[in-house]
Amino acid sequence: MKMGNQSYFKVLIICLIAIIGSTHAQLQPGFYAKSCPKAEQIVLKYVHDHIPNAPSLAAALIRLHFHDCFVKGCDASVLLNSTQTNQAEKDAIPNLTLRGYEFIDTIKSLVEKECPGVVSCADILTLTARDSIHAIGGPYWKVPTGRRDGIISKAADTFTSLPAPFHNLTVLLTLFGNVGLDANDLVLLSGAHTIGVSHCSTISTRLYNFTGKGDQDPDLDNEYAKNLKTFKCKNINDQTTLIEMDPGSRNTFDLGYFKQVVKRRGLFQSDAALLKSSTTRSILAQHLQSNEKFFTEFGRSMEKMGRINVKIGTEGEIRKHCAFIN
Ligand code: HEM
Ligand SMILES: *[C@@H]1O[C@H](CO)[C@@H](O)[C@H](O)[C@H]1NC(C)=O
Ligand SMILES: *[C@@H]1O[C@H](CO)[C@@H](O)[C@H](O)[C@H]1NC(C)=O
Ligand SMILES: *[C@@H]1O[C@H](CO)[C@@H](O)[C@H](O)[C@H]1NC(C)=O
Ligand SMILES: CC(=O)N[C@H]1CO[C@H](CO)[C@@H](O)[C@@H]1O
Repeated sequence: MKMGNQSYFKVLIICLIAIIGSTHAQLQPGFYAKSCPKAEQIVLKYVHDHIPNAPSLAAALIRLHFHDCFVKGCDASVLLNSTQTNQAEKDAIPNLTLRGYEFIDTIKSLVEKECPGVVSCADILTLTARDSIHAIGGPYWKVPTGRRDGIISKAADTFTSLPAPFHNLTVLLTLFGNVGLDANDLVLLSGAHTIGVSHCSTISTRLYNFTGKGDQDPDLDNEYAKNLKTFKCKNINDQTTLIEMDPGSRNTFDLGYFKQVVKRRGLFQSDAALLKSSTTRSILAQHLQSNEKFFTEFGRSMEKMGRINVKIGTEGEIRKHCAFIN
């Protein structure tokens, strides 16, 4: 069938609208370049002014970003406070040990002062996590922006979406798979455990009562377990002592965690799980070869994680305060 000039014109217009529509409907570098040109700079400056004095916050912030993205997508749902009728993600058991909320709230208030109601908490959290890791000498990755904030946050969702320290490899791969991440991403992103701390209570059953018979997890290096029991986690009921996941370099983003894991010294069962298949073992071995390659690929996986089920266009909202929906 032959189309007249006018029909061609119509088709062209429709195509243009479709193209414009679709480019708006995805994350893009510098989404705020026109609407709030200083936004990314404000985040970066605050991070540079504060993270060097409090490097342990970098760990808290990247973990917050991870928890956000795995539950309902990267939409800052993790930042919402509970209300009288709703228990938010923040108040679920896995979140008891999350930190860094005030840091995000402060940056948000600075950005709001510059351009009220324009920049999402979801983007601020994503940018802050990236800049904080880079500020402690870790990798850098691209953060396209344009995420919008969710209006729903339910504690119960964390139990079905978030990996737990006692999960085995099958469950971990399923939970990562559910959000479009693969075995390679699982190994690489677990590499974030090269910084930060855990509570003794998170690993006390591995040390003291693995199968309910007063035993130790055989997957944990015996020498290391003895050391932890003698000097760190002295009894099964210790709720407060913190232990470094990469001893001696908790603020240095390096291959330390992978080295621990292959020595069977990863703190969680989910860390030990990475040794349970030839696929994940070979991914580990591969990344142990080069810090530079680890940084590049970690960044690639982070960028991927930052795209999980993002809300864009007219979905969600731009929150005024990260702890509350508008
Ligand atoms: C593979 C599944 C994962 C599990 C089961 C897991 C579990 C945990 C647990 C239980 C803690 C310590 C909580 C405590 O006792 O205080 C922790 C800490 C941490 N996780 Fe993960 N995690 C996983 C993946 C990730 C990912 C993907 C990232 C980031 C990309 C990450 C970053 C961190 C950091 C930085 C800390 C230390 C936090 C701090 O110092 O405050 N984790 N993780
Ligand atoms: C939100 O809840 C946290 C405790 O989870 C509390 O410390 C904080 O003050 C609350 N935020 C606001 C703005 O009320
Ligand atoms: C992993 O854990 C799940 C859930 O607890 C369980 O059903 C499954 O059998 C476990 N898989 C392996 C290989 O241990
Ligand atoms: C170890 O686990 C068993 C079975 O869950 C429990 O009955 C026992 O009280 C635990 N022991 C300690 C010291 O917590
Ligand atoms: C940091 C934070 O918000 N922690 C909360 C986790 O959940 C408990 C209740 O389960 C709250 O009391 C904490 O404030």
